[in-house]
Amino acid sequence: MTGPTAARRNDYYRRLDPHAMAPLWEVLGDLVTPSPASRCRPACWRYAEIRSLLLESGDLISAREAERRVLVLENPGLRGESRITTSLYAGLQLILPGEIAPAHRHTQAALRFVVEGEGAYTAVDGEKAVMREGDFIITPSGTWHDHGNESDRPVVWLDGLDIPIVSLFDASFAERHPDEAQAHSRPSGETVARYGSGLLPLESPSGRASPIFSFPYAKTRDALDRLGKNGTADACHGIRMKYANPVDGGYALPTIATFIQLFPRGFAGALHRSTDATVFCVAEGEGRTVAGEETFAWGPRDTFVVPSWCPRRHEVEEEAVLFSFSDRAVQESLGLWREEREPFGGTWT
Ligand code: GTQ
Repeated sequence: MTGPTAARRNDYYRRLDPHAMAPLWEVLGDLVTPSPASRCRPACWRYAEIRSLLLESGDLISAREAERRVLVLENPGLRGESRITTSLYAGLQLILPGEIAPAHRHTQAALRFVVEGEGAYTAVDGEKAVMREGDFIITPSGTWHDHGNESDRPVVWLDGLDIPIVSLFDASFAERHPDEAQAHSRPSGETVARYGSGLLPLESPSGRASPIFSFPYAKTRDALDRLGKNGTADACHGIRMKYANPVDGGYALPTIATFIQLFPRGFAGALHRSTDATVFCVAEGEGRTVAGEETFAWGPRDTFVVPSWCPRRHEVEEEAVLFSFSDRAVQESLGLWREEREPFGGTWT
């Protein structure tokens, strides 16, 4: 707009400014959009293209000095903000043989999906979980955790954290443990015996997160295999399961929903969109995902992200398995989460 009215308005805006006030009508359309208008872009990180760069970090800095030796996966639409989506952080963490990533804790919750190697561990509140390819491990808000590599090969995993969510609320607290590695005070497997054997103690654990913090791939894969054989794949998602808190059946973490899905041979999924921008990491197999205008051809260990409300569909020739995570847990608990399947209707359902 130009002319006398614009000039009068601009003058008025200048006089509002020192009072730390601004006119809503200039920004309302950007604040309250008819449907999600994200800066998050579809993006894919092909492991074969980035692996050598990640390993190079091993020559430049130790796990001890770095505290966590991680390359952050920055969404191309959110560069410099350490986010893979508007609400979530992701990175690839490298730990070399014999190294320890020192014990600390923070209010941010974390998940790990093991991408390469075996024989590393994450210790959570004194109990060690071994890390093999495809294993999924959580370190809930406030739990002490350190990582170590007891093998003779590098180990790499995908980290997912709710850092942007905790930042939104300005609720970050963190501290280093006095010891580099916390005492491993509980025998491995104790938590599975207590919470993951179809039994539960009569008194529930106090936290919101799953007390089971390790979900080994061998067990997950076996379940998918059995479910894949009865032919009940969803038209959009194949056979998609959530990692669950055995105490309440909710998501394993209160802020991050995590999933595993199997596409049977020849699966060609229908289009779907949902308000939770989703990070996928390939556990097994090869395929393609169409995400809006982009098509990603993916293979084992690749990571890709599909933004909120961006139409997506998956297809494979041979069987494939994808791990994924999103903020759906938060959106559902706030009554915000929506999804739509092809054919897409309108913006308001
Ligand atoms: O392993 O505790 O990728 O604190 C970022 C922050 C990993 C971790 C990350 C962290 C960690």
